[in-house]
Amino acid sequence: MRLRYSPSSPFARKVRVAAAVLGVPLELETADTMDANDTLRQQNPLGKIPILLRDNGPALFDSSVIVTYLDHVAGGNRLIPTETEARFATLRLEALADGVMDAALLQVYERRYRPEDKVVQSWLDNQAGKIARSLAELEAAPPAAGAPTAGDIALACAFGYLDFRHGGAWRADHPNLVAWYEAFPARCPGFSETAPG
Ligand SMILES: N[C@@H](CCC(=O)N[C@@H](CS)C(=O)NCC(=O)O)C(=O)O
Repeated sequence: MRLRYSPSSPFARKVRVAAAVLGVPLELETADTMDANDTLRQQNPLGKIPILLRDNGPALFDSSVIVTYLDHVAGGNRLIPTETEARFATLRLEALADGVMDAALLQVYERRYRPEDKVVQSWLDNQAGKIARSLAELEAAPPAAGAPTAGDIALACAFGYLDFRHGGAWRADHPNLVAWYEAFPARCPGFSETAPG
């Protein structure tokens, strides 16, 4: 299986880490989401990465679908528990972490793709609020430090992206999450190796 990705994409990192934890080999092929001639737009009409190309069957996206697929082909109940409460706690955490990544990415795009005088501060503030409220909830009750779940991997990738693109400002007010994050690489194969760059 082949993953269309970019080294800086936190969503693609989530998939790469999930594959490493599960021991599922993935070939990597970079994609340029801004290149109209890149075949990724045929593989995913949304023009977003990550995309999983399979030998049999259509390309899969988005990252949570791909992680669910990888967990399924690896036997299931590894990154996404089957027990009801544990399953939906994991999926909820993954959705929250994905939302943090979305908001952080939109802040980057606002500055990258708009002329400086057209940047809308209220839009940036709205995205910052999503991140702040999410991290406040998590700081009050950080995830358990067991075997990594899909939610844990997504959250760690969100923190990695906040460090990479937003200067790690989140760390100052979230000591419990920093402690959780600093301990994460030791219990998660593939996390350090996939640091954005
Ligand atoms: N919900 C999607 C989000 C993926 C996403 O936003 N990827 C970014 C790169 S990190 C992208 O492809 N951006 C290009 C675009 O939005 O056109 C997922 O979980 O895979």
